[in-house]
Amino acid sequence: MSLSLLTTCFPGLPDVDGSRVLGAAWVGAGAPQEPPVWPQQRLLTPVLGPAEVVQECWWVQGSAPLSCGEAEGIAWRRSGDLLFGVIDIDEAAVRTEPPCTPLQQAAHDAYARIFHLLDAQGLPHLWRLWNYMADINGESHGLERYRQFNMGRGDAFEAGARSVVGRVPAACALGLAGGPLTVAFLAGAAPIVPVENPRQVSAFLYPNRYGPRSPTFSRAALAHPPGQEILFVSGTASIVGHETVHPGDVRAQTVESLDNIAAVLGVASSSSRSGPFALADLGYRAYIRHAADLPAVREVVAQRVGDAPVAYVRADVCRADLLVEIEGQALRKLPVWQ
Ligand code: 3EB
Repeated sequence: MSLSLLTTCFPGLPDVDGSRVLGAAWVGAGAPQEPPVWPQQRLLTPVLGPAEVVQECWWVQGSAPLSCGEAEGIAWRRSGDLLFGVIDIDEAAVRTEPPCTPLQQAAHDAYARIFHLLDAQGLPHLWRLWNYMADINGESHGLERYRQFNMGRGDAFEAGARSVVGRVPAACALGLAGGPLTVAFLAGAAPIVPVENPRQVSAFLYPNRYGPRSPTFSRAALAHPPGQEILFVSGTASIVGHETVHPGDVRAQTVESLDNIAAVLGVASSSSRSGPFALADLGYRAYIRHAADLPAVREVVAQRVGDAPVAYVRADVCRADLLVEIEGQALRKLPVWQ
């Protein structure tokens, strides 16, 4: 059994047997299609290229039956030791009391329920998380909303007796124009190999000028389904040390983000079971704050990654001075003797 990722930039997944799909992401600004039978994270935001819709579909080969369920608002599907799930939480429906904010509570609830499901499923290890929320740079209750999210997420990791440093999953966290807090995840029985970036302070060690609680994610993670190696590179931005560099200069921010990814690939390569990773080996999603910046970002990215597939998506990055964030992944078969 192995895990595959099919990214199409057109509606429809012609070559995938729906009974083998663990879950998917759908990105687009228009009315989405009817939700499929598998868990799907829907992001209502413009895709800037190469088409108007992105579908990213995780599916498994083999004949083992899939199990699926709905638990505390999480839609999930599992095959062997791999599980994909999605949870959406509407902040307006969350009950909380000050000083906890609705977004902080929503983040806490989403993660607490994910941990509860994974405990029940006997799959302790989160590999990759995709987090999206409305108005990520907005301020309420005296705190930027992304920082509220970090408080709820970090509290849930601690309440679930999970480490908030060291071996934490790969992730991204972006803002959209509206919609619920939506969190998608891939989990497995085997732990990830976390990867940090020597050019950056680990996000889980950011100083508290970026918020009362540091974000809980690794710069990248190597995960090992049977016979495979998957590299997840987290959302990567123009941050050196812990500071934003090149504010206001989208081209320079894109170069810096790619330099950061290249540094992460260097470290990942030294822990890899499948051989070194180069920029051209991955598939990417690039999040762009201002749609008008697409040509500049695309030119820099294409120059560095060559023919590697890149989907460009309109989204807000989690610091107001960041204009672009890039994430990627690579899936490889391991030689049979590994
Ligand atoms: C950064 O390096 C940019 O909070 O889960 C990137 C990836 C970022 C994941 C998260 C945030 C997250 O701090 C922001």
